[in-house]
Parts: sequence; structure tokens; C-alpha cells
Amino acid sequence: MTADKTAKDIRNMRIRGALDIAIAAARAMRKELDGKSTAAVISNLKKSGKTLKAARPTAVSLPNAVDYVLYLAEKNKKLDAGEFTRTTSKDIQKFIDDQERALERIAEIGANLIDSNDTILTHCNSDTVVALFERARKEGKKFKVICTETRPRFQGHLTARALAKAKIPTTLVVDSAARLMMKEFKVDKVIVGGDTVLANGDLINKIGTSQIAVAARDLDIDFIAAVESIKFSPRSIEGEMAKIEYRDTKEVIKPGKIRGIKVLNPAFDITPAEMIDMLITEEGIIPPQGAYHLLREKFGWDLSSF
Ligand code: RUB
Repeated sequence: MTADKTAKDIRNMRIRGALDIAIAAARAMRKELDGKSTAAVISNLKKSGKTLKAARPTAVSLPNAVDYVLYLAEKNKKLDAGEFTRTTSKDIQKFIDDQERALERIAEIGANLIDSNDTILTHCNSDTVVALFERARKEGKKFKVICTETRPRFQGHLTARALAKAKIPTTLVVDSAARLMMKEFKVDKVIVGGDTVLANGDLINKIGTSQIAVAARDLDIDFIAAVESIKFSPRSIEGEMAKIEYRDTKEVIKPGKIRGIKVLNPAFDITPAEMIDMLITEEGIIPPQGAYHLLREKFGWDLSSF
């Protein structure tokens, strides 16, 4: 798929979820390695990268993937043209494979955190969290999941469908039922995915996540986020915090249905680090306050340009 088509699919959410959009962007750029000259290819990659980055503003996995591909291309630019294409293509493929492995590793580590008879609440649709649940199920753990419908686009339905397929007992509730369900069903843990982790450990995820974290803290329930390191924001070290995406208000209400009001449709919110008990990453479990160190370790290639 071309970068333009990929960007369009990310914009209209045919491709969605922080990890998937990062992988899709890298795949699209990998297809653009042939050209008249290495300089022309790099210039084209930069142009495509800009279009891809602009497709959705919040998940930092997207600019991270684009910047990493550009870094790889720059690293290889002194090779002769054929070798440049082959090596860069291989390097990008390794990046994609690493992302898929990161998800599996998180699923493996996260499954260890699930105890038989647990009731776990999740929000939105995270491939990483679904993989973690599937893994725990395969290991024979018997647990229940409560998932929120996640208005306005109902990504919770995707979660419910995937969990039903994996034969995990699942209950779907409206978003505003989260706290009551936590209390009534004695939820043991909340596990969510994430779009961006800032250097201070704050987590940006689907709108409503922070309210769930507040309820979890109030009820003394562990709040856990499963996040690959590609979702950590190197630029937040420099004070560049993520931008919250506001989507089309048509997703909330038919235009003109109620006259004389303003409608807003923020798609993400920020859960402060102090509300988060742990982050499950492919490097292991870390406290959110460990985000800075993980960034330094994983993003050396990028941070060196600061
Ligand atoms: C999806 C969302 C997910 C994260 C993590 O939002 O908030 O929790 O992206 O997902 P949207 P994953 O539907 O607006 O993209 O674990 O699959 O990367």
C-alpha cells in the first residue's frame, strides 16, 4: 500500500491502534525504497513521512516509526544504490518484526500477572491487551473480562468480539458503568493499552481511560498499562507533549439534531503517572517513573540529535 493510501486509512481509522499504525507506516515506507537515486529516495521518504505523521496526531508510535525509518535510510545512504535498497529494506523489516515480537513478549509477561479467577476491566481496543488475554487463556487461566463499549466509535466491540472468539467470559458495558462494575464485580485489575507514554510516565490512551484510573485508585484496584517501547515519546524529554486529537463531532451526534449547543469529540486523555501501578513493556515491568530511563536506553538513535 502506498504511503498516501496508508495515511488515508490511518486518518479514517481503517488502520487504527497505536502499534498497527506504526507498523503500517513502516511497511508503506519500505515500499518506497526504489528510485532514480538514493538522494531521490530519501527525499521521497521524507515527504511520505510527513504525510504519514500528519494522519493522526496523538499516538507517538507513528512519528517514532517514521523517524526510525528515516534514520535507517540516512544510516545506509553511503552504500551503493542496490545495496542501499536491500539493506534498508531488511532493516525496516527487522523493525517491523521487533514490534511484533514486542507485542508477544508483553503478552507473555502480562499473562503472568493474571491469576485464575481474576476479573479484569479493559477499555477501548488494544491488540496488545487482547494478545495478553489470549495468552493467559491459552495457559489455562480462568478469568473474566469486563470491557467498555468505548463511545463514540465503539472500539470496545472489537475487544468483546476478539475475547468471545478466544472463549474468554466477557461482559460488555457502557463506558459510564465502569466504576459500578468495578465495585459490583470486585474487579481485581484494570489493564489498558496506550498510545503515548511521556518521559514523566503519564499515559495517553483512549478518552475515558483517566476516569477509569481515578475509579481504580478510589477502589484500590491495580491500574496497569501494556505498552511497547515504540509508544514512548522521546520528544517529551524536550518538553514536547503529545497533542490530543479532536475528531469529527459527527461521530457524537447528527449535525443540527440539538440546536444551540457546542459538541466536542476529544479522542484521548492523559492518565497521570501517579495513578498507574505499572507499565508492562517488552523490556519487562517498569514503574511509570521508569519511562525516562527506557527512553534513554531505547531511543539513543533519536535523542542523539537533540
Ligand atoms: C486505540 C487505543 C488503544 C491504543 C493501544 O485508539 O486507544 O488503547 O492505541 O492499542 P484508536 P494497541 O481506536 O483511536 O486508534 O495495543 O493495539 O497498540
